[in-house]
Amino acid sequence: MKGLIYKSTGSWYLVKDEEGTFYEARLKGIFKIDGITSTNPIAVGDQVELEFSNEGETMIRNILPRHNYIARSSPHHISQHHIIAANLDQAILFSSLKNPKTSLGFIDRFLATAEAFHIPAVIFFNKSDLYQKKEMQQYQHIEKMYGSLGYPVLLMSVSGLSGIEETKKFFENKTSLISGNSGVGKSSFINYLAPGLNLKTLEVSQWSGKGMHTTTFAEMHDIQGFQNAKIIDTPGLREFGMADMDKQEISHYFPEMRNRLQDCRFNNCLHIDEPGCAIKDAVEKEEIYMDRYVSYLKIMDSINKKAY
Ligand SMILES: Nc1nc2c(ncn2[C@@H]2O[C@H](COP(=O)(O)OP(=O)(O)OP(=O)(O)O)[C@@H](O)[C@H]2O)c(=O)[nH]1
Ligand SMILES: [Mg+2]
Ligand SMILES: [Zn+2]
Repeated sequence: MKGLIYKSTGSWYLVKDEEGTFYEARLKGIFKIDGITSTNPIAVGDQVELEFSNEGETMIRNILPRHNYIARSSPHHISQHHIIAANLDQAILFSSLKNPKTSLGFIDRFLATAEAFHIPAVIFFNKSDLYQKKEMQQYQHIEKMYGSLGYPVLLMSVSGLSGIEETKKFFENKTSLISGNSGVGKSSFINYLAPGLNLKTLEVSQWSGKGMHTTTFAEMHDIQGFQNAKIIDTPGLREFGMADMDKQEISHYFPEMRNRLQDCRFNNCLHIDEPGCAIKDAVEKEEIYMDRYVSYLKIMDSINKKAY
């Protein structure tokens, strides 16, 4: 019988079979799908084959081919990657400009990763009720910047009940990953869309300025009231480490660089200090945002460090 992984704790998995029944299942024996590079062989969103033992246990005996997946570097083993989720239609980056502030570096590493895995990305900015003039100006800049690159950007306040209606059109007939820093309101947002779920969120009085990592495991939820909408809530991240990537490939994951690469003098240009670089040229002419170029350089620098 086939099943779909709704939750993975590392030791057991919540799986839904084709009839809609949920099981707690374990892996049968040891199996690895991509050698030793992944810290988790099976992730939320994976389709698997189930087997029922005589003792009444549910076992996962095989994983079916993935349409896609998205991974980041494992915080514990820098050379390994951690699969966040599989078989996605889109990745939603939940962010905020206050309590906590999501950095542009975080956003750009997330977006580049989504590009690398060919998963469409959307950016939601939450907690607009807390934004003052300064944050609103930042938001205008950010919206224009990412909008010009083709990423939808939305502003909302889950607790202030504003801007949320506009998000609803993103979810119909899709499996959506929601990722972002801890404390930006991911679980609060999903609770708003599907109040029956009652996901754990942080008490407002407990806010310490730092994310508290209230959600501890990625979990997929069927969102009632929508046509076939699945949303994956994930634990908040402090950093978004990019899965092992080559220096040469990073510029391909920046759409505004990707379409200029053929104009660089050298075809192995890394766009750092080479002469005749079309990317640096475009930054100087303000055709590429400086903020994005800075993120690019930081990613390149982090790859340097990994090599030594
Ligand atoms: N001011 C304000 N607070 C919000 C808003 N949305 C959520 N919060 C609060 O932010 C805090 C964190 O919300 P959570 O939903 O637990 O955040 P999360 O992103 O799921 O966090 P992790 O599970 O740790 O990754 C809670 O106290 C929420 O009540 C908002 O729009 N405005
Ligand atoms: Mg949460
Ligand atoms: Zn170049």
